Amino acid sequence: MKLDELGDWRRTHFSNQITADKDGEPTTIFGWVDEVRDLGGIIFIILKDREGKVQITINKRDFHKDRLNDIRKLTRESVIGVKGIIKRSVIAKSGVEVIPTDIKILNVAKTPLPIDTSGKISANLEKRLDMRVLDLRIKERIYIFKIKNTLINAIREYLQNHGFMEVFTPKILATATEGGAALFSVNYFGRSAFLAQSPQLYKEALTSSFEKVYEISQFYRAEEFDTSYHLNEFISVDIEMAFAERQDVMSILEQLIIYALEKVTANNENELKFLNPNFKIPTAPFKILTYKEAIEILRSKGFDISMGEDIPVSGNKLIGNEVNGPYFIIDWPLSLKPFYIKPKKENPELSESFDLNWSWLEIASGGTRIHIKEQLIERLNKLGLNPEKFEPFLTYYDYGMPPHAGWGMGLQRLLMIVTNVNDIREVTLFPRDKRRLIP
Ligand code: AMO
Repeated sequence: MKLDELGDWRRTHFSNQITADKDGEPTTIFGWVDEVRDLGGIIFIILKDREGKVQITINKRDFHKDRLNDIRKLTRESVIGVKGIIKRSVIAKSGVEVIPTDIKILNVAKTPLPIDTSGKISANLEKRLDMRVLDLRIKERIYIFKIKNTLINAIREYLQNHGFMEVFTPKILATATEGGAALFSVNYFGRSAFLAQSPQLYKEALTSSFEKVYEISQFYRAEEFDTSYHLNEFISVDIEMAFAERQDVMSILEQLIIYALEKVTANNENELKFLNPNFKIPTAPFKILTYKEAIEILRSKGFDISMGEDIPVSGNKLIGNEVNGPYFIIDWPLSLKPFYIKPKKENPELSESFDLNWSWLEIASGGTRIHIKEQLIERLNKLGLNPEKFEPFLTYYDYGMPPHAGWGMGLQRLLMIVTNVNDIREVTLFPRDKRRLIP
């Protein structure tokens, strides 16, 4: 089939802007063929774009005869442009249709499609991810990423409105930021380097000049997880704030989540109604449990766990069933937290830390940091980490590091809750997990 050039055609409307009140107005629309139905005297094309679908009604008698054959043969997912007139319609589902004066065939999709894009037959997630770009033409997927787009914008807006400066810290590092072993190594001109696990040491250092900073970025963890909520490349929203303690940044986290979710319910009413009709914005203040209280709740339910142990997801599930919506767990044993978290003054076995969980899922974690060099070195040594490796950072602590606090939130984890999906890959465009490096 001979393909047309785009030429000087430009879009005037998205499908959702084709409304009955524009009856009689000219339009140019572009999109993908969802369906072609040849009913004798009339050919219907359902055209879909990012915003939805619109019916194109071709009256064979009035249309270019030499184009009809090609149009009739258009396959699903072929790319077309339509110039025509918007017409109020009593028959079309949406109450409106486009009567074309001209159609451009810009690309023809091969058949059969590797996955069904009509939404009727659902392929398994792995197969869909193999064909992710096609998969992303299915309405539900676009809905998820529209909500993600609103979330990111709202988070940025909130932090900007509250005096935080956006920063971009390096992703290629000489040392670990979290102190653990789970690092991807990179050959950096013959030297060994690592992919950043978090912006931790940089965001802390930046509080000594910019005071309030945030970063939204991908980070890398080489852990061999095989769960529905871990990725090896994930998106983290991080903040760090000078002259603040745990309760200040917990309150920012709480307010930011409420603000962002209000934006989602306002801007993505349709999407949310479809994906998660029962979703409710949580109200402040979020419930706060101490680690000790959390363990006591678990034990009272017959859950086998001792003080000092990390709480597994199965434990979070039990607590999550008790609490409606998000809840903080504070005062974790110091031994379960990274070296930069401040011990509690009145009980140094515990820490000035918190996690934010929602249902069974950990969404964020953070706390008050150590800002005194000697204390930081002591903690590194205790954890068997070599302070010399951290020297470039430790030097900053010699020249006026302010008291500070912050947190990191997994953007995809929050999105999983909002969109009600049970696999983090669903809310990630091109996920990277233990098995997947393409597409
Ligand atoms: P943490 O390691 O708890 O803390 O990470 C913070 C939040 O990031 C999300 N997250 C992940 N999401 C998907 N896949 C992963 N592999 C993954 N790892 C973490 C979680 C988690 O709560 N520097 C500290 C934060 C801070 O104290 O500021 C940190 O990285 O939602």
